[in-house]
Amino acid sequence: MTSTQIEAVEGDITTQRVDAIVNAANSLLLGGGGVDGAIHAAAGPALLEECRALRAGRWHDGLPVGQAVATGAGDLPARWVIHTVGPNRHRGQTDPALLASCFSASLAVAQEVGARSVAFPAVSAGVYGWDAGQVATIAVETVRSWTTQESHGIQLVRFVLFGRPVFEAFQQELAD
Ligand code: AR6
Repeated sequence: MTSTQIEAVEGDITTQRVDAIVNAANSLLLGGGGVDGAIHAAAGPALLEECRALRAGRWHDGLPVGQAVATGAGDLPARWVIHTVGPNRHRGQTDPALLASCFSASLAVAQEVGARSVAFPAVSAGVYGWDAGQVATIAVETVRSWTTQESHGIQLVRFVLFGRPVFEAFQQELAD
C-alpha cells in the first residue's frame, strides 16, 4: 500500500498542480458560488458541459449528499475534478458521517480514476454553514483512516484552505 503525505496549505484550489481537485458542489452539479464558482470559472465551459452530461445521465435527480463523481477539469492544471456534495447545516444536515463520507467517497473516486495526488477544500465550511474546526477534525480523521485502511495509490492529499483561520484549523488538526 502507498503511504500518503497529508498536508495543508493556504491558497486557491484552482491553481493546484495535482491530479485531482475536489469541488464542494451542490446536488445539481451545475455550478454555484464559493469554491464551486471559482472552479467552474477557472475550468471554463468544458466542465459545465460534462456536468450537464452527468445530470442528463446517471445523476438525473442530482448527486446525493456525501457522494462523489469525477469529471475532466477543462482548463485547470488538474486532470480531474471530483464533485462532492457536503451536508448543509441550514437544512438540518448535521450528521458528521455525511461530511466524512464526502472525503472518503472522493478518495475512492480518485483511486478509481487513477489520481495519485488530490486537493480538497474545506467542504461545507462556507455557504453550508459548518464550523471550520469541525470540518478540519472530520476531514483529517477521515483521510487518515481511509489512506491507512484502503489499498490505493494516492501519494499526496493536500487540503487547500481559503483564509488564515480555516488554514490554522487544519494545521492544528494535522499536528495532533
Ligand atoms: N480555493 C479553496 N477554497 C475556497 C475557494 C478557492 N478558490 N473559494 C472558496 N473556498 P463553499 P460549501 C473555501 O461555500 O460550504 C456553493 O455555492 C471557502 O472559503 O465554497 O460546501 C455550491 O454550489 C470555504 O472555506 O462550499 C453549494 O451550493 C470552503 O471553500 C454550496 O456553495 C467551502 O465553502 C456549498 O457550500
